[in-house]
Amino acid sequence: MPSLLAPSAMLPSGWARDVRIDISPDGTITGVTPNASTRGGERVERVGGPVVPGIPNLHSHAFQRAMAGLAEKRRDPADSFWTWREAMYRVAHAVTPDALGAIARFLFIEMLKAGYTTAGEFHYLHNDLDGVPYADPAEMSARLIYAAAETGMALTVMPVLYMRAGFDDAPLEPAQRRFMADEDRLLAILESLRWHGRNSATLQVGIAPHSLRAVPVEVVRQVAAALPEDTTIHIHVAEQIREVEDCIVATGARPVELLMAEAPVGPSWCLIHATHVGADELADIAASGAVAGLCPITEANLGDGVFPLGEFLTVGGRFGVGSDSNIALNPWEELRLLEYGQRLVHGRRCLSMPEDGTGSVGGALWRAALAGGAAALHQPVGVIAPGFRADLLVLDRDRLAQPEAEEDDILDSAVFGGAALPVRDVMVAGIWRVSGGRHALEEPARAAFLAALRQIAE
Ligand code: NGQ
Ligand code: ZN
Repeated sequence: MPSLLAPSAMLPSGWARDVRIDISPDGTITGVTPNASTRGGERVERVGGPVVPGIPNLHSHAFQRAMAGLAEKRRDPADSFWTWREAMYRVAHAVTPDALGAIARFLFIEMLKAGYTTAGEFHYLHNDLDGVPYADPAEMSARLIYAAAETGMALTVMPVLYMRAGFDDAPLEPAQRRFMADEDRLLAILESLRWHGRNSATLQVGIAPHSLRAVPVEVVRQVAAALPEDTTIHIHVAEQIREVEDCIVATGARPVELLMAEAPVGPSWCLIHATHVGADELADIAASGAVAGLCPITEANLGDGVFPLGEFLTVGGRFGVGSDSNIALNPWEELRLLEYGQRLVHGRRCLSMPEDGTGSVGGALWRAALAGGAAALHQPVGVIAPGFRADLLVLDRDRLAQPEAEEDDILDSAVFGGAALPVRDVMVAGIWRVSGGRHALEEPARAAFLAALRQIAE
């Protein structure tokens, strides 16, 4: 495998020029040499732009890509997260295993083209359209594994526990029948996934209690205790004010408070949408080492609220980003909106860093989301250094707000410029998956995706 020669690259020590990156046949970086000269005869592949690590997408529900753009009509003056959820449930009940495979293939290509190189799938469509388990309990989740393998996306798949309709212990609604998975069902899915994933070098498996609404906190604790301590565990935690209120009524505590008190939350956990939190809760999340999973585009789309990022970073918290409902696939835009939400709330600028921090906001956001995303998905990525996987983006200077930018000005241009995706080529585990903005499978994947959409619409 030839080494890469990048005109510039973002290394742990900072930006460097003329960087040679050596990669082993299994896709691991084995050497990084700044200021490299190429002697004659050496096989190097010159890349056409600045190189940065590909970014993990720590939270996605692939099937929701099928409804992107279709839930933007007001049907009722009281439209909210909860009415959106009813529309989402209708889509959830029309997605067959084949349709899920087609949606995920197209979605993973869109993600790769945007710069995401690992997807975290928080997956809860387990049962068939009648709510009966498939003969293979991992029938649906396996489609995500196969779609990832075909498109070259690295994947952390997290089958979801889902047991009740709300904090009052109400049984699942008919519209939730495909989601039902108690502890036994979850273990059966995990067992089957190990078989489906046996050939996937870039696959990790975790678990996801859907939320404290859907899983009693005692069950979250028991399931976590039964699995190895470093198991990847994600949970939706405090997205909507109403769920915070319901949690207080049912338990006397706020959801983050309750989770931190009752479950063994640690560095292998990721709290998705910890949107509504107080200072003590923020400090507890940061102290636990858990990653805050932020999905600014979806959180804006659903009217969730604004996570207090500056306060969290000041107490040492870590975060990553996710595309969640897949209404838009663009990590640059996620980070831009994350920062802009802070500016709109506080009436100040340049806020996504600890209180005493200074420097490039685009650079700080990209680095933080790399580290937080890699930790949350348990993947050896996010750094251009020996031992890490070669998940790399070659940026397209013609698409940067400042085409001649250098160092972190490149990331500020890419995050805040915003007209077009600034990504040209994408490598995952040493293999080019996007070249010149195109993925080899995009045409057939698009045709199959459109066919799935038509079938769902019927
Ligand atoms: C989900 N989405 O699991 O797809 C949720 C909606 C729920 C977000 N939380 C369903 N953004 O929370 O009950
Ligand atoms: Zn979600």
